[in-house]
Amino acid sequence: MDKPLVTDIYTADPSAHVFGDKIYVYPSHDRETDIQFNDNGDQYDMVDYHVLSLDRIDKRPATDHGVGLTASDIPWVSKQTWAPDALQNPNTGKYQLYFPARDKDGIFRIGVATSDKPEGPFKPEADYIKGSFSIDPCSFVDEDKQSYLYFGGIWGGQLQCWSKNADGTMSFDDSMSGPKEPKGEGVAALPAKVAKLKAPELLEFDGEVQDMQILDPDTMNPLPADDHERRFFEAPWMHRYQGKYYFSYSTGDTHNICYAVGDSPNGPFVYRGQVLQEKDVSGWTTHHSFVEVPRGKLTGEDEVTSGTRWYIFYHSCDVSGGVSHLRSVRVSEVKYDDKGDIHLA
Ligand code: FUB
Repeated sequence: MDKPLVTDIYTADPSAHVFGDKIYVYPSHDRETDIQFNDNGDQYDMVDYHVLSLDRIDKRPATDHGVGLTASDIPWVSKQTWAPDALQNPNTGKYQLYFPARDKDGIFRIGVATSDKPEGPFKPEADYIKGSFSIDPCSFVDEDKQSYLYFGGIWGGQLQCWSKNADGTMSFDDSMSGPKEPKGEGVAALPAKVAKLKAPELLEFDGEVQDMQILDPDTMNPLPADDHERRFFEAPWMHRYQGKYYFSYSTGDTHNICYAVGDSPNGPFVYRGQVLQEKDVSGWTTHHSFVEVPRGKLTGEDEVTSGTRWYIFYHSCDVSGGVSHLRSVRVSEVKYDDKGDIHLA
């Protein structure tokens, strides 16, 4: 296993991107707490975001740019600033950080904050994105410059609490909070969500929130809710490889990072396989991002000037001795085989 990016603070849920001549990593910032472990994730009691960067993939420690955004500066947030992601707005050139947190009613929503620089500091909008809910935003800019926000997480992330009304609006049912999810024969798993972001500012959704369907390759039906080794739990991530859209995610209680492949950014996606399994990480949660890096100084190959390498950023709890809410970000190289399947290198 590769060395952690930093060891003086705990970091988790890494979203990695190449911006300019550096790899920037947007993680959660874990901290010590007396809150007891529960299935709602109350022990993940984060209050700010640091931004990390690397000018070589193997540089340790990574540069810590310090606090880029603090919960106390965000008017609508009550607590728990969880897994963020960032994009460079293709229309304005600005950097935007998307992050989940509980609002003043204790409901997870997704907010956005903007900066002129990838490392921040980020200035938050006064309110959360209208129509947003649940956790784990992943922001993705497609080749045609259309931007998307993927999100969702069950149990502590409250995705199971939301249902669609006849008029298309969403309702929150607090009685579904806690470790509850659909189950039983013939019942489909809860899908992650995706919404277009409205150009040019990318501060609000453009149109309806849609389901991210993951189909079983044998039946071409949605993955069953009882299939905990493969069903979506949290940590959605989107990347493109050779014209295909790769949707990856965590299976939560079975601790896998799985992926499914489709022909469009909102699917449907056909389940393909696992990249990380329980044996590869310590701690309850698993959360990742994939990033394509141009070969050269960034990949530690000064003499090479063409081609790219792919990496998976993820977290593990070995630095804290396996404490699930004190995690450390790592990176490993991945390779694609001839069929486009992903493997640890
Ligand atoms: O960091 C808090 C939560 O743990 C994230 O939102 C989930 O993806 C899991 O990693």
